[in-house]
Amino acid sequence: MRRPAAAALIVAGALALTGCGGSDGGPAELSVGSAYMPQPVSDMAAGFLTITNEGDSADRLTSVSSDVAGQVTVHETVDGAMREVESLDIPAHGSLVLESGGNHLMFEQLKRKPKQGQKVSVELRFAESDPLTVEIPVKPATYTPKTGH
Ligand SMILES: [Cu+2]
Repeated sequence: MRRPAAAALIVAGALALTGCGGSDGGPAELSVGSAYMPQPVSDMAAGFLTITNEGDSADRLTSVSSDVAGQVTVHETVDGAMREVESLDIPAHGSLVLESGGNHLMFEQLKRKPKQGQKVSVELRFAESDPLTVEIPVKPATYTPKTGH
C-alpha cells in the first residue's frame, strides 16, 4: 500500500511547481511588453503592445481605459479593415500581439495630445486576471496607423 502514497506525493510536487507565485490560483499569468503609442496627429491615438501569458489557462482582454482618453476601444484588422471587438483571446502559453496593421488599441476623445517622449498610463482589464496598469511610451508620429477612423 505504499506505492499509491508515493504517487500522490509526486503529483502534489508537480502542482506546487506549476502553482508558483502563490496567487489565489489564477491560472493565467500575464505580462505586457513592446508597448508604444505613435504620437497622435488627430484627436485619436493608437496603441500597440504584446500581452504574454505564461500560465496554463487562456484569458481574454476585455476592456481598456486611460486617463488621457474619454474612451479606449479594442480593434482588430480583417482584410485591411478595422473593426471594434468585444474582446481578444490570450492563449495559454502564448501571446496576444497588438501591432501596426493588426490588432490595436484606439484612444478616442483625447483629453490631451500625448507628445513623443511622454508616457501614457493605460489600464488593461481581463476576463479572468486582475487588471494590469501599463505606462506606454509615446513614439514618433511616423508610426501612424492606416486611415479608416
Ligand atoms: Cu482602429
